[in-house]
Amino acid sequence: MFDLKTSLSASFVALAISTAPVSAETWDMPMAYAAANYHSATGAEFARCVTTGTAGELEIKTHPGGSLFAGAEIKRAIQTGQVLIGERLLSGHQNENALFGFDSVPFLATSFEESEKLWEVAKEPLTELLDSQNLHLLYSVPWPAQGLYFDRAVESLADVKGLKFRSYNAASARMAELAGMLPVQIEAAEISQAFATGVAQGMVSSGSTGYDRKVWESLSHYYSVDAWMPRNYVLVNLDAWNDLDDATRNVMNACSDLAEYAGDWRSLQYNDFTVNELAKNGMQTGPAGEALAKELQEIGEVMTNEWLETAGDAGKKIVDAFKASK
Ligand code: PCA
Repeated sequence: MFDLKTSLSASFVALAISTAPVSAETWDMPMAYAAANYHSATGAEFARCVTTGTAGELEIKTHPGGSLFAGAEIKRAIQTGQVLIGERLLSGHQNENALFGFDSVPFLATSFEESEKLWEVAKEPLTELLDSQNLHLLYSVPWPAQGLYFDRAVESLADVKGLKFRSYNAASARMAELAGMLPVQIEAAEISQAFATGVAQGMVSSGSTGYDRKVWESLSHYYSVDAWMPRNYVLVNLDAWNDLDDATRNVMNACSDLAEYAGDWRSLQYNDFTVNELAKNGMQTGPAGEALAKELQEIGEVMTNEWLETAGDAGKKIVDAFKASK
């Protein structure tokens, strides 16, 4: 006898089986910055996009705030397969290869438009370099232009001599040295504590990181000097990438395009919002005075020459192509 109930539930089971993932996999994705930051928000949407696009066959789970790996450890973790995907600020590895620091050359690309142009000419050599390190590049989103934060008003570098200056890559550390300060490398996730306890008294970073970490609780001044615009990069272990089927790779590529586009916009919007918030929370914000700006330009020239020397032909090619594109 025909039993509607049994027949219906049987077809539901059949449906469930036919759409169920053949071999569902989960990839943990470490990220170093605050969960509410736009890089992390973009990453979370990228992860959802892949999970939805593969019907759950590949689930990506983001772990923001350095909760799975601290920023400095993420690249190595992906290379060695401890995790298969993650986001990292590659200029933090400039000591390994100068090319990783192309986005932190002082006063080279200082607007979103310029950052985009610089990225266009640097993408290919950087992708090749990453490939040679068992890493596949998915997408990249810039930080807003970097400004200077201090616990005091600063008219010229004489006012910051001997100050402990929080750094996050080779360029930020070198800038501190040339300015007569003492660089201390500290992850973004740890800076509120570092400023509160006097481990650091200033830093170069974006309005967004100052806002994410409420630095107005310890610091008083933000000078928007537009030093450079470092980037975050979402990377996949190359072996794992090669093992994926074409359909999954297509979904990841499409989600990456979307993420890069959305991330670029958010970077721009978040910058205006966060610099306003610094002021609302009591910080003095504005451009650097003439004396400080001039000293920074001089430091920038020294650093640019140093970078060009270390980066050799590959570096020169990027800078020349960028200047020709302007
Ligand atoms: N925020 C990150 C990197 C650049 C930025 O704007 C940081 O301060 O660590």
